[in-house]
Amino acid sequence: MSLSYLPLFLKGEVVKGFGRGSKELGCPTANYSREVAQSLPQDIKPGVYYGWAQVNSHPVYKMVANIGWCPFYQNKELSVETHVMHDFEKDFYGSNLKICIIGYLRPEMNFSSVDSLIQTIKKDIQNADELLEVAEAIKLKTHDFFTDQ
Ligand code: ADP
Ligand code: RBF
Ligand code: MG
Repeated sequence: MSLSYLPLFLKGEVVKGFGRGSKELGCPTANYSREVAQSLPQDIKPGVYYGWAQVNSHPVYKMVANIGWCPFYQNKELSVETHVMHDFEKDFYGSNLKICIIGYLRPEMNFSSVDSLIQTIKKDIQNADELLEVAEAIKLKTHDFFTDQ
């Protein structure tokens, strides 16, 4: 699907979320502040996206991001959370996170169990992994956005 606001470049500090990502889902998500969420294009489609992410001056890694209200948890505010597809040695709260959102994977959904949410996230990661291998996506990995520190 082609969305006019993509690719979308975002940057901001990593803040504390609800603490459910790693503990309940085995999938940590770096959360942005409310300000970043409020700066999104008005017509953004809530859902799961893929693209590139960079923590401080670390390398650029693949990512999946969830933008929305997490119907499974019924959050009150729109959140922007990024799972960086890399094993970090420690947490990076307070760091600067840059993301380049390239494409849309699917709408946010509700699930009848935590386990089906986890399985769906695993598939999202596999899909993102493949979609980020195409030349058009790889080109954005070296965009000035990531090299200008
Ligand atoms: P919170 O609810 O506070 O966002 P999570 O359980 O979602 O907590 O964990 C997110 C935190 O885990 C991030 O803010 C970051 O400091 C750390 N983290 C470690 N590895 C990753 C990763 N690969 N992707 C995203 N965050 C990670
Ligand atoms: N939450 C939902 O309620 N529905 C979803 O369909 C959903 N999909 C997600 C997909 C990915 C790739 C990620 C990283 C998160 C997703 N979440 C979804 C958000 C998840 O509920 C959230 O990360 C945790 O609640 C921790 O804040
Ligand atoms: Mg999180």
